[in-house]
Amino acid sequence: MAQSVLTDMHLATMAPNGAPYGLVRDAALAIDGQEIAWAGRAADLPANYTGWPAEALDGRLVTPALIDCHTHLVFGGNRAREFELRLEGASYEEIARAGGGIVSTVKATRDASEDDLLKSALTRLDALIVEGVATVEVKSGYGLDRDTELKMLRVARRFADERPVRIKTSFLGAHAVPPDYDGRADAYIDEVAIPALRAAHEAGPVDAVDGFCEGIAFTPEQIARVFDAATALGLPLKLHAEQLSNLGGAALVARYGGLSADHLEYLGAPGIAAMKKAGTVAVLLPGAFYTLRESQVPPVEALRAAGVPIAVATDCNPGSSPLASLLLAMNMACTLFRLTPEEALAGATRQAARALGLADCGVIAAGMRADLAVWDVAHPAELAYWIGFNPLNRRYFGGRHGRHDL
Ligand code: DI6
Ligand code: FE
Repeated sequence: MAQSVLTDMHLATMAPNGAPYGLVRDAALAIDGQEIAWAGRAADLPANYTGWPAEALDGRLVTPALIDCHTHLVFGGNRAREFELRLEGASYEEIARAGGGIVSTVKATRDASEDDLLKSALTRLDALIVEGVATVEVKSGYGLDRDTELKMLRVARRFADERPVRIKTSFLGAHAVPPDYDGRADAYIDEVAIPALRAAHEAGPVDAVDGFCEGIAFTPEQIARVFDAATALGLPLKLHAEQLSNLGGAALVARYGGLSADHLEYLGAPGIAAMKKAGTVAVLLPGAFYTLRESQVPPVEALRAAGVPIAVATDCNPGSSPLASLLLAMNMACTLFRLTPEEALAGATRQAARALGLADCGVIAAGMRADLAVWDVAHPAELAYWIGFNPLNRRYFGGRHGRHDL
């Protein structure tokens, strides 16, 4: 296993060490195989690492590699036509109710071959990787029948064979009611979503189970039935909650001890209290807020005051967030939601790891995976500050690097 020491750089460890960003100036970092063996001030580097091959990073900034903890990267077609319709005045909900929206992507995804889905999704995955992303969560949810849900999850798992990236899959069978079950959401949950979940778990691995709790999707009672089935299989939970209205989805997923509640524009005080109690992460998705021209901002100040961990993700999907830049999501989280740049970076590293139930990445510390991003910036605030500019110099994935790895 390769051993090396990185020198001549500054670390934003994102570990709570008392300094903003967990900053360590004039740092060194020892990599042993896939892991960080040591990280700290260069002056304190223990003698046993000084003989290891050293790489000087010319004063650059090193952060944990980024983690995109909420994406729908796998889908057929795109919805540029719907974008045009919205610009002509139609709302996202009107389009969905008229058979467009998610359902049109379902048709395209059912019709696409596994190889075609992989090919189109890799272009979006590559856009994330060149920004220093090393871990990506990918949801199913555009199949809405057993075979297509399984097909989507297989495509997502193939990413890790095709690229140096770690994939966490979420089963999202309860994403929308397909046309063949129109007006029969309960039957869809019982006859399709839950049996497909069991089949996906068997074909596995499925890392988490997600749902869309909303007027245009599923009620809390329907989601609870999916959660009961997931819990029986021992799978962790996530939920699209309080995106367009407040149905109490955040409190529901928190009651099940879920990993995260995502979107949250319409979240209220009871949901915040329930999330705090359960340790459920608030995943903010400013790309969807922006695309839908939403005006209700998630209650960031109240989440912060309650001490609920806040993550930031792209929600990359063809309808509400055709966004394949986590750096831009971080910028939007600051400008639109008033996160601090430090919260935005924590949201795409430490808190994103937590939203995925991962304890071995998201901060720089001994024993963590050597998933690192090296940036041509002087200060970590620049990562959320620049718009449409990518200052990545290189990325390390499990201790191995290449310039952009592609
Ligand atoms: N909320 C979203 O923003 C996406 N899914 C969800 O549950 C939208 C998915 C789409 O419009 O295709
Ligand atoms: Fe989503």
